[in-house]
Amino acid sequence: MNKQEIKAVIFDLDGVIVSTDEFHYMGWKKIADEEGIYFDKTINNRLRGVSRMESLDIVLERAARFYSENEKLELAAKKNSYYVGFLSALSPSDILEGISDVLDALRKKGVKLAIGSSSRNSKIILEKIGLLNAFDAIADGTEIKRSKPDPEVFLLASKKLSIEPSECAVIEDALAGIDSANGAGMVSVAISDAKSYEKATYRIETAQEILSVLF
Ligand code: B16
Ligand code: MG
Repeated sequence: MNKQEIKAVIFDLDGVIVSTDEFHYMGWKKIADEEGIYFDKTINNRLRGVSRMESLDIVLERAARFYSENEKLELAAKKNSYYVGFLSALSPSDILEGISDVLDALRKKGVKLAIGSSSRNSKIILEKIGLLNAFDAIADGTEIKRSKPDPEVFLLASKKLSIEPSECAVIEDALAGIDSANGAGMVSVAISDAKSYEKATYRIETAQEILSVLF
C-alpha cells in the first residue's frame, strides 16, 4: 500500500506508550512465590500482550499441583490487586520516550489515533499518565473475547474509528501483537522487544521512526 493511505494509527499500550511490564512481573512473581512456583523474567517475557488468564496458565505451567477454575480466578484477582497497587506510582513522566511528540505530530496530520490493548486496566493506566483523552478510540481487554494474537482487539479499534483495517497501522512491542495486526490485515510496526520480528511490515528502533516509515 502507498504510505499516504494510512488514516489511523493504533497503539498497543503496555510496552509502547508506557512500560508496566515490570509491574506485571512483580505481581506475578509475588503470586508465584506465595504458591511456591518457579518464575523468572524469561517466563515473564512470554506474558507480553497475552491476557491475564492466559498469563496465569503460563505461570502455572511450573506448578506442582492442579488448580481449579475457582482457584485460578482467585489468583488472577489477587495478582491484579497487586498490579493495580503498583500502577498508583505511574505519572505522565512514565510515557515512553518520543511518544508524546509522535502523538502530537500524527494529530496535526489529521491521522486518527487509537489504543488496542489486551489489558483490562487500560483506562486506569491512561488516566494515570494523562492520556485518557488523547485517543479517538480505545479497544481493550474489557471488550474482547479473544486476546492477541487473535486480531479481534485491533479490528474493534478500526471499527470504533470507522476506518478500514487496510488503512490502519499498528505499533506493537509483542510478537503476539504483530501477529494480531497482520491477521487484521493492517500494517504492523514492531518496536522494542518485537523489533527483530521478521513478520512485521516495519521494524523500528525509536518511536520517532513511526512517522518516517508510515508517511
Ligand atoms: P491486565 P498490552 C497487556 O497489555 C500486557 O502486555 C500483558 O502482559 C498483560 O497480561 C495484558 O495486557 C493483560 O493485562 O491484567 O491489566 O488485564 O501490551 O496489550 O497493552
Ligand atoms: Mg505490549
